[in-house]
Amino acid sequence: MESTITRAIVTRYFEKLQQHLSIDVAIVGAGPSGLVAGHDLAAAGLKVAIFERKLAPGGGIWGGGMLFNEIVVQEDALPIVTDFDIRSEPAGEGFFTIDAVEAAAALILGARRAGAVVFNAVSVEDIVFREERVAGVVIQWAPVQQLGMHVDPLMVTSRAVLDGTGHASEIAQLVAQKAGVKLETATGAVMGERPMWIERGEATTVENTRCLYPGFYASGMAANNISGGFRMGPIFGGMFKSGRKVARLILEELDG
Ligand code: 48H
Repeated sequence: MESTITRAIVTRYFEKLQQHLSIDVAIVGAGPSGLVAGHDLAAAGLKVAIFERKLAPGGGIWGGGMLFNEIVVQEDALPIVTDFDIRSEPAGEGFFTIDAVEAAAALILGARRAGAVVFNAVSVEDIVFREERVAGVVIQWAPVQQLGMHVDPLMVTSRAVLDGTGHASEIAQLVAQKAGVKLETATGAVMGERPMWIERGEATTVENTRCLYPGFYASGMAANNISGGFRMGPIFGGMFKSGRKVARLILEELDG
């Protein structure tokens, strides 16, 4: 019995991993924007893997604002909220509240059920770079990275890579610094986050969601920070809309 259970887990896990060593889209970070993008891309029939460093996907949703586990969305993001079967309550002036735990759980389940596979506790530590194009991700167990163990990583190739790593914009930093190329930003580099200005931050999160280099896209807080946008606090409509926008852009490129 003991070996049957072990064999079942090992067999299924490695089947899943083996089926995702060469994929259409590698998404780094299972925050709200990465999960919405993963859902939309997988629902459109693409082979999608989401690599998440933490044990629990969901990114910054769980803690709401300052650990008060409610998030806010604005009316124009409600169609996405409804797509994931998330319940919301009006909060006045076109804003709605959502239980943060329900939002995180529904986004994770929605992305998974649409066909996106989540590899949790896996960190992306580098990119694959070929023929002037971002061509995949270099992965490592997050605990191995955190312990500073000297262990070589493994590689997953993809037709597109999405940086959904939030504030740190980790993958864009690698593209700009390690590959030494110019990104599609005003300076060609990662410009960095500006202070709080909710309306501007929400708008620029969506505007700044784009292809930044051949094969390389960013969504959510990463997209906004890469292009020097303002932050917006615990309002998530911009993150949801950014995830949906980047999925459309990637689909246009890969299907076209
Ligand atoms: C694997 C990684 C790596 C890596 C990071 O921060 P997130 O929730 O992402 P977004 O952009 O979808 O949402 C941002 C939102 O949560 C937020 O922070 C807001 C609205 N802030 C406003 C404000 O004013 O502060 O999730 C990113 C995920 C996390 O789960 C990380 O663990 C993960 O990416 N991650 N996973 N490899 N190299 N880097």
